[in-house]
Amino acid sequence: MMSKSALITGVTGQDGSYLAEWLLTKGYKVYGLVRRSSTSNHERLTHIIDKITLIAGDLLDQNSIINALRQSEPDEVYNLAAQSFVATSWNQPDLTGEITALGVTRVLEAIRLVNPKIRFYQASSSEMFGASKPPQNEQTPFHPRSPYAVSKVYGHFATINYRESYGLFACSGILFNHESPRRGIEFVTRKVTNAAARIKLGQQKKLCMGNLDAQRDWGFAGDYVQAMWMMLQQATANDYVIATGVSHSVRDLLEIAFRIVGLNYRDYVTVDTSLLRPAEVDFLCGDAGVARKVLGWTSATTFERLVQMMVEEDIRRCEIPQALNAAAPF
Ligand code: NDP
Ligand code: GDR
Repeated sequence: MMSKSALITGVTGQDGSYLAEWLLTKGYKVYGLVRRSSTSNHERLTHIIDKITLIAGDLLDQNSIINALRQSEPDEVYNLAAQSFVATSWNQPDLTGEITALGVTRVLEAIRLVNPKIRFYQASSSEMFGASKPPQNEQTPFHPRSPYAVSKVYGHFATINYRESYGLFACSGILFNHESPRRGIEFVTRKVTNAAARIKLGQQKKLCMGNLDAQRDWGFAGDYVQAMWMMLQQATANDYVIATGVSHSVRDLLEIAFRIVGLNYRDYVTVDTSLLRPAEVDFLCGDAGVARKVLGWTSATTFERLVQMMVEEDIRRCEIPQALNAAAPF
């Protein structure tokens, strides 16, 4: 049997790197769409860079997406690219809409034009639920609380609309927060685990935080990318909530991360009101019952294990300076 091929947008991001790894284990030929940057940002791909093919392109540029589809001839497209940091979306709402909302339409249009048989995955988000009360599932109404979340709601319904209008096999995964040692440093989990490691090693003195009362349903990214793939292997396209069903506050996160390094977070953490968001999402806790039943997916990693994994990796990184150079991809 011929091996399948997949194109991942956002391949340089946290999820893109785990998904590329997972698809390689399944025998896929993996292509990644990479936008131009003045210095290389392929750190998360270094270990698999010779096993995947990178194609230059940008979600802001329709032609580049069409060309990427023609070049890669994929069976599946995973649209993970986004301006994904919620806090930035208030400062750059226009750009966030262009990439995170309209970018989805550009990929869907490219699929419709080049090959409507391509299966499509859209990275939807629990942020779409926003102010809706937990537990949140596929039936919960959306109440987005940031320009990012509003953009994700657009992308979500664009995906459903292309399924209904043109019969595309298009799925939305409504994923709750998922983290890993590869998480971007500005997101709260990595900010905390990195700070705990640095403070322990005497490289940092204090940690300024925003809202400590926010609660999130945090899982491990390595588990979550498997659900993306599972969605595209079904007989029919659908939308699924992916979550652990267990929530913790930012305060719990601080407590656990600092305990792992033998410290008390109260001795180091201050609240900086400039880090509070104009509108907050207070409490997310997902009900992934449908994914469990239909996909057979379960979350394999506990919150404590996840935080431990991240703290340990951050300690390792602080102790061994990383090499900065990577080979040019194209
Ligand atoms: P990251 O921020 O780590 O990665 C985002 C990716 O998008 C990067 O590869 C980035 O490239 C790329 N990108 C940004 N703008 C463009 C553009 N204009 N054209 C092409 N590529 C672009 O996000 P995650 O891996 O954490 O998340 C993956 C997806 O899942 C995102 O859509 C996110 O919104 C969504 N999501 C994430 C959740 C999570 O908890 N992680 C939960 C729910 C949804 P570059 O490296 O050049 O910046
Ligand atoms: P989130 O992730 O907004 O849920 O979006 P983030 O880690 O940025 O924030 C989680 C919660 O922590 C609170 N918080 C802080 N957050 C950051 N970044 N820095 C701080 O200092 C801080 N202090 C408190 C926030 O207010 C918030 O309540 C992530 C992204 O990956 C999205 O792309 C994705 O769609 C959702 O998860 C699901």
